[in-house]
Formats: sequence, structure tokens, C-alpha cells
Amino acid sequence: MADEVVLLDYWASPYGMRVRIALAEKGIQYDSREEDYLTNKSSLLLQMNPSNPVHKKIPVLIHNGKQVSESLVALEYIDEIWNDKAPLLPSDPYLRAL
Ligand SMILES: N[C@@H](CCC(=O)N[C@@H](CS)C(=O)NCC(=O)O)C(=O)O
Repeated sequence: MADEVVLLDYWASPYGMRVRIALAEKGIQYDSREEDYLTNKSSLLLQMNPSNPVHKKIPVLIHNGKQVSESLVALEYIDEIWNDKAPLLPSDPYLRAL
């Protein structure tokens, strides 16, 4: 079964851009949903962001129904899930930490 990937995003968000670049590097097809994140958060954004309960920020990556918030965490997740091409982060833990 093909992966279902949705990104709750806003075009000008540098955090969203980080996730968009990661998905592009990996060649992942995804459904991008533009959010009015300041004044009118969608019900999907409110529902899919339990790990950021106060601000419900974008971006949120939704992979086969499971949410990942925080762009750096999403980056690490993308790198681990689609690990067959285009490594994004160094494999050495210290270099990764830097
Ligand atoms: N640390 C977060 C920052 C994300 C962030 O600040 N997103 C902003 C848009 S660029 C947001 O959704 N703000 C909504 C709010 O604060 O209510 C990340 O890296 O994903």
C-alpha cells in the first residue's frame, strides 16, 4: 500500500520549508494543505497536533494518519522512514548533534 503523506503548512513558513525540502530530497509525493495558522486553524490542525497543545503550530507532517510536529523532528522522521536515498543528516551522532 502506498504511503499517505499530508503536510499542514503555510507557504512562507521557514519551518514548513524545512520539511518541504526534506520531502523533495527524498522524492516523496504528498498532499500539501495550506493553513491559515494565525486566525483560522483547521480542525485537522487542531486535532493533529497533540504534542504542541498550546499553539498548534504548523508544519505538521501526517504519515499514514500519524502526526509528527516540530520541523526538526519531522526532518529526522523523514530521514529514518525513507532511508533508501538522499540522507539528510550525518550518521555520526556527534556530527548530527552539531
Ligand atoms: N519550532 C517549530 C516552530 C513552528 C512555528 O513557529 N510555526 C508558526 C508558523 S511559521 C506557527 O504555526 N505559529 C502559530 C502560532 O504560534 O499560533 C517548528 O520548528 O516546527
